[in-house]
Amino acid sequence: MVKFGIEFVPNDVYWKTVWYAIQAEDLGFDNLWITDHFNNRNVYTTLAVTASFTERISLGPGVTNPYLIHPAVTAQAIASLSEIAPGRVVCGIGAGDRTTLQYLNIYQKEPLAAIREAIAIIRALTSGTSLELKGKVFDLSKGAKLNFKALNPIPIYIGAQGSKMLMLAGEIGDGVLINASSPKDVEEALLHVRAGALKSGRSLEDLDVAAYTSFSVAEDGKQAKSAAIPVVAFIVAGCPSRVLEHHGLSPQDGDLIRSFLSQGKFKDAFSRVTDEMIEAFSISGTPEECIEKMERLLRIGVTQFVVGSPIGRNVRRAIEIVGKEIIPRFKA
Ligand code: F42
Repeated sequence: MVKFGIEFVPNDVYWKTVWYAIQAEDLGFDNLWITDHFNNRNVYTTLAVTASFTERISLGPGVTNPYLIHPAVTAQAIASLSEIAPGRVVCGIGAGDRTTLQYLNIYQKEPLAAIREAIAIIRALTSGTSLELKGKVFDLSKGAKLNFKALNPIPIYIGAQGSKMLMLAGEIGDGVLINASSPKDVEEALLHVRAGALKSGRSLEDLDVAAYTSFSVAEDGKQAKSAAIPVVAFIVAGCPSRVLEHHGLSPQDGDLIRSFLSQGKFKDAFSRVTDEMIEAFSISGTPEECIEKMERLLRIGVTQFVVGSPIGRNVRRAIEIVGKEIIPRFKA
């Protein structure tokens, strides 16, 4: 049965995330993903406190990266978390957000090797095994291990966008977090995930395929769509021209929005976001409009919907709508 995840960006005091998480758990969400950026609240502090206030929901970083946090430390953190939330911990990992890492002058060297090696390290260390590794990015000496192990095996999801990273997710991930909201983009991404799965003698059905969407719901569809505008503006600004053209959008419009955002002219940038952009890069509208798009995603192989930022103008109300009006339609 399809799962429902929810993403929280810990950019506010911890208790707000906990408050939303408790509500999401009560309303039937299965997974909670906390984003990881150095300039927000710490992901593991947020996860630890959230874990101690919830009982059933699975939770983990969505996603951490091997450049900011050494994979041995990620292994240590998620194994520790498994003692607070046995059987509930998952781990999302990806190459990391280039824009944020650039502030720290962190260069994402060989991302494919970095993710492959990081996952080998995390899997070995969380299971209590030692690992000696002379990789392209990481170098672990004989005897590198934790003094404890995770209480349960921890599923690892790869957050991926590029074709090669999507293939790697298919090859070695327990799941993939596809940062896309439109059936067109997810369908294309799945071609690569499927090819990667075949490479390791598996099939797409062996993975939890999550559409990590930009989501906004409200009874008033117009209000829901307008709440999605800031998030969509940033997505459009970060999109390669190829992706904009793929959706029939003009790369020049993307350039303009990027230029306004980089000058801090947010009002100008947001005013250039069109309905077509909102349609291409988010699931937003009334509950029925959202359900229609989610049904299309389900048909092409998505097994987890991640309800991501902004969720809605009124987050509390939007979680309630998803829990009471959308989840039951898929879980019936
Ligand atoms: N990033 C964050 O920092 N924090 C988050 O909380 C977060 C959440 C998140 C959730 C879902 C999701 O899908 C992504 C998320 N991200 C988050 C973003 C993520 O970290 C990545 O920035 C995003 O997925 C884009 O990366 P990518 O998967 O497209 O991979 C990049 C590196 C890429 O360019 N990939 C290419 C590809 O085709 O996949 C391959 C690049 C390549 O081939 N590199 C060569 C190699 O060998 O690795 C050589 C490069 C060199 O070093 O010269």
